[in-house]
Amino acid sequence: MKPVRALLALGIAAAVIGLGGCKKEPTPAGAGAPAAAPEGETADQFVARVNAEYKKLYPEVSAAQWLSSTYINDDSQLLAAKANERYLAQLNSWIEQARKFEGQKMSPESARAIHLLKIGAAMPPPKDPAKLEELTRIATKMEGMYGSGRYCKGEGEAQQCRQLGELEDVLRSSRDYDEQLDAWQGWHGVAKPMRQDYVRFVELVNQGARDLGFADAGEMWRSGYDMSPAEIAAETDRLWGQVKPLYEQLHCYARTRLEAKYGVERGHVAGNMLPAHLMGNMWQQDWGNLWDILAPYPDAGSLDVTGALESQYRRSFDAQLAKQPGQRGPADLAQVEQDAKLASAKLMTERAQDFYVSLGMPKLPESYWQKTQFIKPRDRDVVCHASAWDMNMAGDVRTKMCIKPNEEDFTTIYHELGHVYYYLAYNKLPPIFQQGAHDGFHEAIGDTIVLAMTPKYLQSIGLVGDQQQSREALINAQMRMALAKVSFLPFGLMIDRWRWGVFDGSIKPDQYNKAWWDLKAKYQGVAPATPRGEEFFDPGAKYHVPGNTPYTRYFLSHILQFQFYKALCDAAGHQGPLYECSFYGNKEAGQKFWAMLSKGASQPWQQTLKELTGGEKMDAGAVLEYFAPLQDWLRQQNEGQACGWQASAAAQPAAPQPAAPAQG
Ligand code: X8Z
Ligand code: ZN
Repeated sequence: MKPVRALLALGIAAAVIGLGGCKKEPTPAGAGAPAAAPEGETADQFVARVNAEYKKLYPEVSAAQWLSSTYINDDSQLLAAKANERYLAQLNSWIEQARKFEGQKMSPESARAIHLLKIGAAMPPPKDPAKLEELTRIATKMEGMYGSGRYCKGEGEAQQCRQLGELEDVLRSSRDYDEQLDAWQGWHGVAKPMRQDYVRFVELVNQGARDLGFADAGEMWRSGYDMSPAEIAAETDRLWGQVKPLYEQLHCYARTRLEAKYGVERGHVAGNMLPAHLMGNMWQQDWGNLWDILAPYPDAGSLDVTGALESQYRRSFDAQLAKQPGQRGPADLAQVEQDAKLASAKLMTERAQDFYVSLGMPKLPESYWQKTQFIKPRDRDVVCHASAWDMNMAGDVRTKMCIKPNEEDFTTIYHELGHVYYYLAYNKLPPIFQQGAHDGFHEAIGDTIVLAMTPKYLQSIGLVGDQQQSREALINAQMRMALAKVSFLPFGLMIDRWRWGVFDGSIKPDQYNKAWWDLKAKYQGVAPATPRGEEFFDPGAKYHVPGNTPYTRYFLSHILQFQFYKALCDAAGHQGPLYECSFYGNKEAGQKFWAMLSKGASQPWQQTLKELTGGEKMDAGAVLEYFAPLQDWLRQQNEGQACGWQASAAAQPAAPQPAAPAQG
């Protein structure tokens, strides 16, 4: 399964049900038709049977999905689509069977399990078998298109093609305006052919959602939060309201710096918005790559983690080269390079594992190291988008990444291991409860650890040099974190604002792209430098749209992770400002974290949150507490600036010209 929830819609990782974190949905169903319910079965017996059947089916679905994501071709896609189809048919059958227990007495655990079963599928399955078959086929195809997408330039022998990773390298490193625009436009072109498939996909998942009693698939997604769909939508508005002033300050500062770098004309687009191709990231969701432009005090000590990882990689390359002296052709050199990449990726992963182990969590099983995809293979297409997998709910956990030696990938490994440790902690629960407390919890585990990667921690593992104790150094450290975390917040919100509208029909297919850019403008204050009309399908250029991974989870995670961090800092006895805390090596914090992970989805998330933090509400207070020094500093920097942006000024494609009136 992929990173999204598993089948049932629960969460990301685990199983088919839609469990946990970063995974996709497995598809249960054993061989043949779904089994019928035995006579006289009680609700509790029914739930026990579903759990057992689910656990049995799950490994087959995971295996098919793993193969189709790590070896994209027609055959693997066919098998993955079929496995998913069988699973979803089985899920429909369980849900159907559950109806006869409606209104009957049963244990609270069984009632919760049946509820989770009903809301668990991120891709609600239509009852009509032909539609279900079509849905799983389209879903698998879109993900394959994303994974194998290439932007090609030139003709014949001179043709050069680049995949997402290479185009991201351009945005990360080049500061040439046109080169970045070319890479950005090139990748977004890849999504054009997905548009028709996506339109049909929406019809089919909506059919599935209606078959299950929901108004549309968006309402079903919003039903997974132990509160009503309307309440969770209002919660996201409330949380965004808390952090928006901080984002606006960061936006203002970034625009000023971009204008200084690229000139006033090119440093923003109409309405004082940030140009989409200049933010160092394909989707403008993380601005950390713009450190060279945005560092507050470049002379106040280096936090160049990417530089350190690159040197580590070069050392690994030299060491591999030294192992094979003598004449080498290009093929040998390519192999040496690949070996060095793998060695460096494993080193980065061991580093991440070490943090979890320092908290008292177990080492990853040997099979993790054998079966994980650490780097991009040379001989085939794979889905590079990072994910964490629970293959069998019994210890076969893996991650799938195309790791490069840079800071973003380094922190992403910590993120993915958060999912993996969640799987390991809740594997002893009944399968239906093997999900995050809600999906935002699953996304927040690894990121909580990332917050504890303070400059001191980075220094202790040799990735940055001695750190100054100065106001300037503090602002640098805060800016580093804000470029990853604060810049993300409006992005985390807008993706599902778009999808909720698409699913409920308020955004029609002939407005897909316009609505996308309207939301980017409204929430992020970001706009494309050139018009993006309906001939494009820019949402498809972001993995989670063709991959059908709900996205509100990441917004919630970016709030929750600060609450978790504060709670673990308290558990570790931290004194002093929140941003200084690292709980590396603290067993009390580790125990508290593990206790939370072990609960999975067995109780409402409010209870789980209370056990960890003392409170039952999601709240951005800890975000604001953490970034208080930076927010003050940004206010001073932005004084006298006209901050904010005018979303309505977004460049729209030229209206089609009316045909010239006929002469004569
Ligand atoms: O998709 C992911 C993870 C896998 S669950 C790599 N993330 C979101 C993204 O990349 O868009 C993590 C942060 C947001
Ligand atoms: Zn994740």
